[in-house]
Amino acid sequence: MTTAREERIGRDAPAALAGRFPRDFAWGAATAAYQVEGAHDVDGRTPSVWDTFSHTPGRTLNGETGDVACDHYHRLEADLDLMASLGLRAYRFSVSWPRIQPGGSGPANSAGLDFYDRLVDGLLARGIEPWLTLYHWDLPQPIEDRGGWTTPEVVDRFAEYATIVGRRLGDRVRHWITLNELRTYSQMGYGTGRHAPGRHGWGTALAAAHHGHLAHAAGSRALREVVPQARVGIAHDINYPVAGSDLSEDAAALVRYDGAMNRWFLDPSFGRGYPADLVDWYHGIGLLDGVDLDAVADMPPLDFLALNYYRRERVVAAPVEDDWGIGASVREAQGPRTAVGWEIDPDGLRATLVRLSREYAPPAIAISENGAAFPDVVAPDGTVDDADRRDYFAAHLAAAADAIEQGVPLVGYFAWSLLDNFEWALGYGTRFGIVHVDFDTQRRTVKASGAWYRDLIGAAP
Ligand code: IFM
Repeated sequence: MTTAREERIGRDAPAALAGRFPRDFAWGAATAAYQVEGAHDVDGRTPSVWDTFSHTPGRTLNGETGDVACDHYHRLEADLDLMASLGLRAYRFSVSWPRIQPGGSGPANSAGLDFYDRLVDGLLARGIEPWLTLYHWDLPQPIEDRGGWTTPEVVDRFAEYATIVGRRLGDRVRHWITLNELRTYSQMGYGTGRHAPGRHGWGTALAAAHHGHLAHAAGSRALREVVPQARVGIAHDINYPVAGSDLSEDAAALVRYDGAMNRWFLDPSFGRGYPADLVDWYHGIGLLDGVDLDAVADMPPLDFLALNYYRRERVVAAPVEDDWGIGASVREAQGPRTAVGWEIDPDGLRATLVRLSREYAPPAIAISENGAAFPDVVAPDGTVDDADRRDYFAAHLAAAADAIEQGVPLVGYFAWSLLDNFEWALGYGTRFGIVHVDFDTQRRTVKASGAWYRDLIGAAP
């Protein structure tokens, strides 16, 4: 007997599934600079917070670093050919800020810009549209040394950096994402300390998030100044939180959790300021003193919202002293989960897209990340039959198609990730790629999920 899940995947075999998406849909895959580039000290690049953090004992699994990663910096042409062989129509990458401004401010390092010039030209020559992320967590260390995201200085620095990159690449890059996952890097980098730069304290995390909002605004304006035709968005990680039980305290925890994790980031991005219920909560626990909350009211409009979606989250009430200060935590997954314990919920993607569309009405939405880590097994013949990852993509794309049919203006989908790569504090053992990377030899092997995705794109209108 086939399960409902198998039936769903069967129904959505490549041609049928691809036919549910619009003609000009951006079929893509994504990476981020520090996770793939390597070449950490080449052509003038200096350390970012992630170089410093990963080189500090005990911070990452097995002390792994992004020094070499996928060595993408040196293997650019071959990786571009790989993307073309997968039929990608779009590629989302991030620019490494410390390659562009090694000191964190001032004039551009032309060798760093040259790399992205070659990348963009190489994409366009292969008919692949570049989607550029300005910031995916690799803050130049000199900026962090002066306070990093917790200080207003970073806002001006980011606008300056956006101007430099815009001037150099704006004639060829149309889609720009300012920040990747402001929630994750402010909360984990400055709150729980599990990510770089490893700082602690919920007030610190809120300050980092605040300057992130302001940097997004300043960076968007700076970019539009030098690239008037730019389409500018921000990538937020919005998952699908549900109450962990029928208890009223869990329902209340869910509202706070959604406020702290999602609305605290979405509302300002859409010019609504911070959500009042959370402002009250944070004031009640002695946070936000001295923060000019009104400063986030003046936000430039988004051309598109970029959504990173991965999982369902079962939220329950918790002691306020726990990590986030909001009296809520996420229970262990109860259904199917990935190698990192994330609960798989494709319909949560549909529900999230519909929610974002109805509550915020962005002109367009792109799924800028979606994917799963599984314990891949390399067969003796070198192949990787990652059926679980293929099923994950198939089910989530079917859910995305359902959302389009419900009126969501979805314009693109970027599989996370093109390559197995440096998964931050989890190092290299956690693999998200549609292409397997042997980190000893740097050999790339397209996994079954990658072949499936290639067939899907090939069948797309
Ligand atoms: O690898 C990360 C990425 O850098 C940001 N979004 C989530 C991915 C998987 O954890």
